[in-house]
Amino acid sequence: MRGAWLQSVAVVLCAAPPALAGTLQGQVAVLEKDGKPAQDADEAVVWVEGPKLRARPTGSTVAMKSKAFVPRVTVVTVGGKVEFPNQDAIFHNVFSVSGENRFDLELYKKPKSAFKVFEQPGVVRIYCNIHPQMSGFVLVRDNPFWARVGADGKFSVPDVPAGTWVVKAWHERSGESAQSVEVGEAGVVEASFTLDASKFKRAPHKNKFGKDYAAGEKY
Ligand SMILES: [Cu+2]
Repeated sequence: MRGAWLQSVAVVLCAAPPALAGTLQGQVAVLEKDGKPAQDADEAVVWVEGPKLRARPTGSTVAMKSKAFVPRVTVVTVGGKVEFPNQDAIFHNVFSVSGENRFDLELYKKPKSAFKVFEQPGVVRIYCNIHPQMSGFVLVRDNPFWARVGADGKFSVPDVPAGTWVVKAWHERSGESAQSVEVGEAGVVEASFTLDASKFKRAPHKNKFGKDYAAGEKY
């Protein structure tokens, strides 16, 4: 009995995308002041909230390179591991204080690497405790229905289960925008977003101890 039960759980967890599924596609515009399109609009991410499909965790790699996180925005699914190799010959200390995804990988330099497994869905801000100018994002999703936006602003999320779902588009400088979308049992449904980045102001952030970075710090 127990074996059969385990087997059925395994089937559910590893199920192929449901047969009744559609493709969500559309366009994301990220607008600066005066309605100019943002240069980094391809750092926008679109995801579908609601469908419960456990996927094998997908991880990623974010290098610390030339005092920056590369890529600046990465997306993983729950349980996904992100490697943070330091490719600089100087120390970095990646950390986050974003809720339950908070972590601190302490100091290391090239060629060392360390990793974090992200267990909670959400937007995780990452910083370096040495260099206040280093910042990035790990978006953790609880299903595989997400997409990066292309340089042309287009995105496509295949195999979304049929149903009415909330679709969100996110960019660092606009925050999230949401809309409800009804995905059919086949075919394509369109959703487009305009994200307003015009009011964004870059504010200083605290270090991992919740303190200001030392003034006049050499980096
Ligand atoms: Cu650093």
